[in-house]
Amino acid sequence: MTPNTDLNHTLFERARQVIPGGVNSPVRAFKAVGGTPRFIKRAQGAYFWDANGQRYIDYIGSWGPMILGHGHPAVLDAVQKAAIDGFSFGAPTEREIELAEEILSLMPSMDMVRLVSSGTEACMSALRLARGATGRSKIIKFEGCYHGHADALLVKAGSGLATFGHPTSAGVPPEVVQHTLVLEYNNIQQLEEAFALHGADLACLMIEPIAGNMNFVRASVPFMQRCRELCSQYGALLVFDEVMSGFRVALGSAQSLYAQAIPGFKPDLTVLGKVIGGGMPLAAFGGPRAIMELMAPLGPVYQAGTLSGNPVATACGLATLREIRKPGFFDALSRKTQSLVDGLKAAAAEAGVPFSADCQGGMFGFFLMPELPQNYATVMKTDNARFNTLFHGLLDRGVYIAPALYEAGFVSAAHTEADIAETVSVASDVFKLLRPA
Ligand code: KE4
Repeated sequence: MTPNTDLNHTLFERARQVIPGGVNSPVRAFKAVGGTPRFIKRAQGAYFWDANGQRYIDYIGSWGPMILGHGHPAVLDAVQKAAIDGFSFGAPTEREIELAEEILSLMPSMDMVRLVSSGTEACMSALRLARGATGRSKIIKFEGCYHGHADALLVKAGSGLATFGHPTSAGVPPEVVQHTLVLEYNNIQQLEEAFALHGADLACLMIEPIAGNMNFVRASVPFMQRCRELCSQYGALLVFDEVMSGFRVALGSAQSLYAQAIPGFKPDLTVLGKVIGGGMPLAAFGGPRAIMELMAPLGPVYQAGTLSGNPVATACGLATLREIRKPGFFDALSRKTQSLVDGLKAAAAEAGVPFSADCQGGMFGFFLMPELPQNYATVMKTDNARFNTLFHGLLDRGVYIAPALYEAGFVSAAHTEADIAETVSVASDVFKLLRPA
């Protein structure tokens, strides 16, 4: 196929004339991996097809939402019925209550929840709520964790210990990020020193409990226990950003896993997205009644949205949650994901390629290094060229993984054991291209 017969190339050239970078979200442009993004025409089950009609086994799942696979009949039916009744009213609906009740029935740390339209909006609102609830301005986040593109969260680590962050984006004034402290993930010593220095001024600590924006890095149980203890000791809120891990790694999300390891563990606020929208624009944040009732119109913390709790999006999300809570759903999904990870490890070992991988529920990650990294700096030691060889080797053979080495992968209920076996077989061929020089 040549550029002028490759319809993805033709579409990309056309897109770049009218949309910055030809995409509406930067990671889709393949800048990190090179090559031409695939323009997807349609999707079904575990697959999607590009502009040339090439089929791919989809391990992106829209970056997490498509846990059932594409076009699940119960979800399609719910969305079609909702659309016929009306797209948007700007007034409350019963289905928003049903979705809120469904979410709260699965999240014992939450008494109340507010629905919004994106993970960015939910993280931004949770941050404002934490500041409103504590009357404090300073926050802690961790290098390698992504919480959407609100100004205060587009921050990279300051120089040296416990110094405040610098913007990672043009257009973010330094004074906006002067309250944001960026620490190293899984670094207990840094955490304790930061609280000792700033604890009385901290509104919250925001964390991805399983960091899918570093591909797949777990917060260690001792580290998470110290986050909880120090937040409680100093009166800061522990905010779990479960936009990616929520209802993806377990029915009770990542917080249910930490509650198994740490008796009585609960975050103070939780941010959700992706799966709860089932592929439609929907996210949420929630927590204890005493904190959530600070939100307008009851309390002084303002937040609003024209399409918040959108009738079609809530139908999609509700149908999705009702499917994933069916008995055995997560057992089956976890087995498939584990089978994929085990197969990839065996194929890499066979080819003599340094490789490590981890998974939880329907989420997985892997690294072209022998040990699982524990923080962002280690993840970024990955040889980019080798990852790009792996990425394009898989893509050219019909397996679509995230186009960036710091992004997680996702298995859906629609992936079959045959899809997993095909993926491992393809990877086995591609690993041979990576054989140590
Ligand atoms: P959105 O605003 O993209 O809906 O959510 C922001 C967000 C917040 N928190 C976490 C843990 C997230 O992973 C995200 C968004 N994730 C990225 C993928 N790493 C979305 C893909 C993209 O940016 O195009």
